[in-house]
Amino acid sequence: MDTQDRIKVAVQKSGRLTENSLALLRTCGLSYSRGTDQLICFGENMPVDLLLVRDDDIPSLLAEGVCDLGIVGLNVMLEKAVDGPGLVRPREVASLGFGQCRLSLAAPRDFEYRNAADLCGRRIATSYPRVLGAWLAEKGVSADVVTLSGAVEIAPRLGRADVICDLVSTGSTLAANDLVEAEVVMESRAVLMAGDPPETGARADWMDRLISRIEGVVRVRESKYIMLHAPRSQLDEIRRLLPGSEAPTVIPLEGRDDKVAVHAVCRENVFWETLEGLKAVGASSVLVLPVEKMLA
Ligand code: PRT
Ligand code: ZN
Repeated sequence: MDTQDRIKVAVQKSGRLTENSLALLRTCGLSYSRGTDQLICFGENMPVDLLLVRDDDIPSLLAEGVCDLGIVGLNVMLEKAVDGPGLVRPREVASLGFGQCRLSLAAPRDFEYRNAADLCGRRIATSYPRVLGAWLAEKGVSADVVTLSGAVEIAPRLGRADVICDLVSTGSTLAANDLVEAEVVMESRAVLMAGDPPETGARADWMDRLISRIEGVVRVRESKYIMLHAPRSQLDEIRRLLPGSEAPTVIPLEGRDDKVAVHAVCRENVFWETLEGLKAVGASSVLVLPVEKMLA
């Protein structure tokens, strides 16, 4: 394959999503060397190259067809989406299980926020004017949106805004700035976005392979393999308690008519509460194991 035929994946160069994005691609079997300019990583064992860019540029790189896939926060994807003649409309292929956060309105302690109507005529500082603008329009609220590229949380203290709308994960930045989260505007997470619809030929095949490997890795992360012994009479209840498992395997136990072994892949994490619930209906010898690879 020559360079034009290689699949290009845009990844954040340096930021919160970088480490998880690169680790995800490595888990999919991609090994790469970092180019001297540090902007492109050439895949060594697949025709896949990584473009290391600012996350804000990923939506337009996809729309312009410069890259085929991109890993980016849904918040950035919505805020920076570009549309127009000759541009591709990227589609979400998978939610990747990292980069979770929310875009929230937050106000100083003495601002008594009850609902969106309290924002009428107020100044709201944000780096997400588009997402916020759409939300305000939906609520029928007319407010003054002040666009800032960073340090949004100090805008109220500087007298530049009455409230802010910014990303929150733990909430400690808001607390440190004496701001109280008022309302969630959108929930966000890292997503895999794809540009052009797949063509045919080797390139399309590799694209499909890479996407299905990424989907497999994401699915497997939350999945667990669970083994237990159960009273035969409680099988229905045990099936109901196993999170996200389709058809558990039921195996007879040598010399026991009343008990069986149950093996199941649970496609959701198995928490202590689930194990306690299983024990309460008579399960014993419960083992929960990680799943390494899964191909549906
Ligand atoms: O240089 P480049 O433009 O590529 O990076 P960037 O500075 O624009 O983005 P970066 O690396 O900060 O974040 C990349 C993506 O990570 C975001 O677009 C989100 O999708 C996701 N993400 C997840 C977050 C957070 N959590 C997050 N907490 N992005 C930013 N924050 C910031 C937030 O803006 C606030 O300043 O962290 C602070 C709040 O965090 P808590 O934990 O105190 O609530
Ligand atoms: Zn950015």
